[in-house]
Amino acid sequence: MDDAYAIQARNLRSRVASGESYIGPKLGFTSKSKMEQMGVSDVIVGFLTAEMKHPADRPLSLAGLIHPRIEPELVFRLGQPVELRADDTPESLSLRIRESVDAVAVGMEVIDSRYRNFKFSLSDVVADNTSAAEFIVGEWQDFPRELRGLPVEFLINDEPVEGSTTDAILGDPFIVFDQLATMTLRYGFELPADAPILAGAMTAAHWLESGQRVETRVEGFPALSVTVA
Ligand code: OOG
Ligand code: MG
Repeated sequence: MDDAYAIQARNLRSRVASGESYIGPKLGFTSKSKMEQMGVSDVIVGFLTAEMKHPADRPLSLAGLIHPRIEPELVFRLGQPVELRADDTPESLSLRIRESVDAVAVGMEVIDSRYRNFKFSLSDVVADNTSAAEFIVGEWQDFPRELRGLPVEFLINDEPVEGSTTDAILGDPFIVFDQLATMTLRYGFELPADAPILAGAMTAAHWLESGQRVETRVEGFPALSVTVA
């Protein structure tokens, strides 16, 4: 796993060297539905670059993707940077991350994998930047706010294909801060101001196909939808 995160960091450095900019981390496998779909059982972290952010009002292009899937997420935003301190514990760091979050939104992540049919081990997928390809963020809402137990609907072409609640994320989306703190202490992810933090999919992912309209509804949030070119 250490090698896998070192490979991921090296791939980030080479993308930055070719002009992309790191903006924040993403978590994966924070829900049972994703763990079961992919046959793994541990939370993983990957990186997001500014170039991976896709505006919801533009059709998604499948060009350059291999065999993409899409999944519904929550996204937190850091209002201020979080710097690691020498005496940080997972508890102290988790608290500072949580206190630095100033907004939350519904999101969707487009995942894609260099491994055929997404068949990988946990270290394979970490080295492949946790299948991160693109992501979409809905309208930011004030944070803190209650995030437990909110119904979630994931629709393709206006048909509900998955249903869930926000508790799919680790039983309570706030536990994301604990997981991110633990992983940051271990692997040194950076947490700059305005960082989006993808909390992990709340349902299984679905294949993305041209012409689709994909929508995520989370109670209490504006719906988020995107079309596929
Ligand atoms: C890995 C990415 C997992 C999530 O939200 O659980 C992930 C994959 O499923 O290929 O992003
Ligand atoms: Mg995801």
